[in-house]
Amino acid sequence: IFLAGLVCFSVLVSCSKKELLKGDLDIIPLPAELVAGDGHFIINESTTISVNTEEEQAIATRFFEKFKTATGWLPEIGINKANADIVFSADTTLENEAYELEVTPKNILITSGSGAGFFYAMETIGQLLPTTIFSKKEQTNTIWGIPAVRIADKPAFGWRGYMLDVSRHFFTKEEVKDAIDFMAEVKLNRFHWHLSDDNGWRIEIKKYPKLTEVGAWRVNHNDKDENTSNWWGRPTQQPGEEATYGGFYTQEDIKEIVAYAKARYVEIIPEIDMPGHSLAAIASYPEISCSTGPFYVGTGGVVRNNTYCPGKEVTFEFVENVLGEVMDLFPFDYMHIGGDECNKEAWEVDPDCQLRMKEENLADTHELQSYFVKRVEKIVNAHGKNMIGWDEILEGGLAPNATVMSWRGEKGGIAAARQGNDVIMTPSRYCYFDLKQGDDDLEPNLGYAYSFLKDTYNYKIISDSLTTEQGKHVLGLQGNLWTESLRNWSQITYMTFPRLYAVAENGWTKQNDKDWDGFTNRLINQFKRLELKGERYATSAFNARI
Ligand code: TNX
Repeated sequence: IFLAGLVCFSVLVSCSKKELLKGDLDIIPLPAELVAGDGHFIINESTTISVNTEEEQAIATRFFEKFKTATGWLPEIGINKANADIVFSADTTLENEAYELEVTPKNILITSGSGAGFFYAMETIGQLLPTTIFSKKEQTNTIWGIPAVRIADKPAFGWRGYMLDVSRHFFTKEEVKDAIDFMAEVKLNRFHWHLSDDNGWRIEIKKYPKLTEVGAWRVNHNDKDENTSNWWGRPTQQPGEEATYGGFYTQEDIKEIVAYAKARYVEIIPEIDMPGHSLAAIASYPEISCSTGPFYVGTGGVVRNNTYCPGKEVTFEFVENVLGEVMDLFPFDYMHIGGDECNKEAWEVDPDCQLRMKEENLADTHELQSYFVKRVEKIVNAHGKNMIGWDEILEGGLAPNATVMSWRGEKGGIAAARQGNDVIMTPSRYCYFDLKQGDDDLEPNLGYAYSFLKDTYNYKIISDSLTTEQGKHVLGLQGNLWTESLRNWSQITYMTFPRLYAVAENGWTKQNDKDWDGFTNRLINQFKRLELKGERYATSAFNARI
């Protein structure tokens, strides 16, 4: 009995004994400077935090609220709190987004000159903590240790983006917020929201209600498409989908998401794709097309007559009104107008287009597209915004102030930078998350070509062929996820991870400090966090033989 009692007692003691768990220095993206110290700082419910402003208070509060499920507590956070353990200190000499972090066994000092910098310092702390801080269950037995370290950090590029196509498949408000969260955790700061395409219009426009009454819904009878599958041979409407498929965001939803992103230092760039990729728009308002229709919201990918008509004034009136509402909803300085893959067959025969070309002295339909894009740029600039377009907007003459997103390789970006225009690099071979990341036998049947993690990681954002001056026009890079064959969120995260981490480190870390082996080691903790969060990811990325 005595022995049994002893066993029971020791079991009880070991059960109630809290275990010290210490995180490590495996941070993604790799900080600019990092020096390890001795010991660790323990964070618990009696830790106190001093901030300078309400903005910083919101950053700290949100950080601890996120981890409350695992910790079970919230610390005390106050403005100018005396004798605090964690102190936010303002230093306006630091660049935007830069921060310094000093962790000792006694306290933590965070220095920055910007909200983004303080936010990123906290995200770094999130990765210095034991990964179980991301657990969805309370970790009552854990003592949370943060390793002592000195970090001085700032990004290499100002534009570190992720694009999500919500037209080919619709993703809910909560899913979009999840994307903003996983971006912010690795210091990505630009969310490019592809809100319209042939297969669905996804944003409420008050002046044109049919865009969402008609354009947000597709009916699955493939016979209505000129061609039922896209160029890599798959329909967008996936087997087993609802006969009528779709969805859209109200303007209230958009405002909510913009505010959510702002609090995480993510700016949103809306894209309304035009003049091509516009079947959903012209199915709603055929008068802006070159024929009378009827058009149907696409269930496939390639439809030849899917364009706005640049010969008609009503088209420009529509563009001005629609973009006006869109730009009023999104506070960031940029509006993306697409401009990619515009099929010009209808323009070749349309009398209004022919007349326009004659009047404007345009040699061919490439110049007509350029005419269209330049007029749209004036509308965008008049609203005080910069216009972005895919690299096709170079054809027929680039609009004077346009920023070019280079996707068909690097050529378009290089040409635009040489002309003195800003560019964002998203070459498909390195930056397209809808491509497969591993060998066929390791992949679910989702992607079509290949874009391997190592290539994404090693991709050189500023081409050697640019001079230093020209290179300054390269604002950064972006990972793009097109969703023709992705219909649920676990497929989205599978295609996104781990390549998102390669984009994040490529955009943040100085190019000479990038280190593939170090990166793959640091990924192990990221995978643990994803597992704890319940987000699916691809391990095939590591096994690529091709
Ligand atoms: C080309 S990238 C497109 C998209 C497709 C993608 C598929 C670009 C500007 N246009 O419409 O979804 O290929 O990878």
